[in-house]
Amino acid sequence: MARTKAKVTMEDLLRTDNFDFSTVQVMNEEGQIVNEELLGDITDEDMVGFMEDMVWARELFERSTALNRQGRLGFYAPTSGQEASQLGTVLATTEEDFLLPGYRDVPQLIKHGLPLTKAFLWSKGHVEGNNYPEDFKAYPPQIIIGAQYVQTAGVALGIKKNNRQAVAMTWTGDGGTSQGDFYEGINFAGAYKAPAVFVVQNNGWAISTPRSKQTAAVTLAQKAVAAGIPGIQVDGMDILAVYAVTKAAREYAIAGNGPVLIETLCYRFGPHTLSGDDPKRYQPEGSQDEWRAKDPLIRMRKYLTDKGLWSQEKEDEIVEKTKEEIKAAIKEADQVPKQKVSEFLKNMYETPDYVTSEQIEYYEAKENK
Ligand SMILES: Cc1ncc(C[n+]2csc(CCOP(=O)(O)OP(=O)(O)O)c2C)c(N)n1
Ligand SMILES: [Mg+2]
Repeated sequence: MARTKAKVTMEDLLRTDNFDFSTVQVMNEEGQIVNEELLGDITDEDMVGFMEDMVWARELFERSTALNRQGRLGFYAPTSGQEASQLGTVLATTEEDFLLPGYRDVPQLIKHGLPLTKAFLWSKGHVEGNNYPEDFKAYPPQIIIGAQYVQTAGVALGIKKNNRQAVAMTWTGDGGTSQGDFYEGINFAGAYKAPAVFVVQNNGWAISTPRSKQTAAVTLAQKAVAAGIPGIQVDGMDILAVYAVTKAAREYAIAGNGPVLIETLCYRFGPHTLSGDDPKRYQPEGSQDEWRAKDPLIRMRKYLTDKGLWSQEKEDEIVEKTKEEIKAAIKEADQVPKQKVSEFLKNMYETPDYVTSEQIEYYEAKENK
């Protein structure tokens, strides 16, 4: 599957007339580095950090699933299998970059600085979960498929007009690339050379619709051609490839060259959300096992363990620390006063219209009884 030719350079990948969309890989499934050139200046220390973050994200998924089943969280879209894709992209950003995530992209927000308590409140549908500090550069997760792509073009143009050294980064899924908003977003940003990094996390499924039925396009990365921007397909289970390509894309965008589209080939282990779908009813038998063999944690664990930089003990320590962090955050979220209908309505507009004002009054009277 993966392009491992040593000759592939970042320069080639970032050309708008590069029409080779084969998969870029840096570390293979066996934990071997297969493209030293693309590895660039990523150090062993960086890799230990990547592994720590992936272990953290996997544990966050495990605990969030359990909390959801206990009725302590609300909406939750599993992230297991997408750690390399999610973290490899966000770790290539700085706090100056503006993030526009989708509903599955909560780990990226937390890595960007969103307190875990806020993420849990968002999951519970609490208004406070959407209330971000003024200087926190991100929007809450978007549920409308593809909508964040149009907003990203706008945010990126704003960044450019303000001469800031930053990008707007967004994520959608394979299904999201069929939406009109997807094309409008990449086209607009391309036309204005706006500094955006558009990520498509191709996990093979849009709920129960397989990638093969989503589009006749051979890759999703090639959709960039129509917008005149570089499109790169990476092994989304290889955090080194995802990180290296995203970092280069970010620099390319900041240098004034315009946006980049990155397709990360990954998989979601488990259901679409915890609201009730059963992958066994729509995924071919064995597909989960096939992808579990490509698990981003397995290959990084092997590489680092072989180098004497990782151990089970170290991993257990991170898991424990994460559990404690989650315990404290959910406790804090539980202590936030329950969502009131009036507060929800007040959050809709800066100045409520006539009908909303009437509703606010009605619910406040009821709540104060
Ligand atoms: C505009 C719009 N249409 C339909 C939906 C319902 N819906 C929610 S998730 C989803 C599938 C999205 O799949 P994909 O883009 O591949 O992302 P993934 O969930 O796999 O991360 C759909 C159709 C929606 N939220 N918004
Ligand atoms: Mg998908």
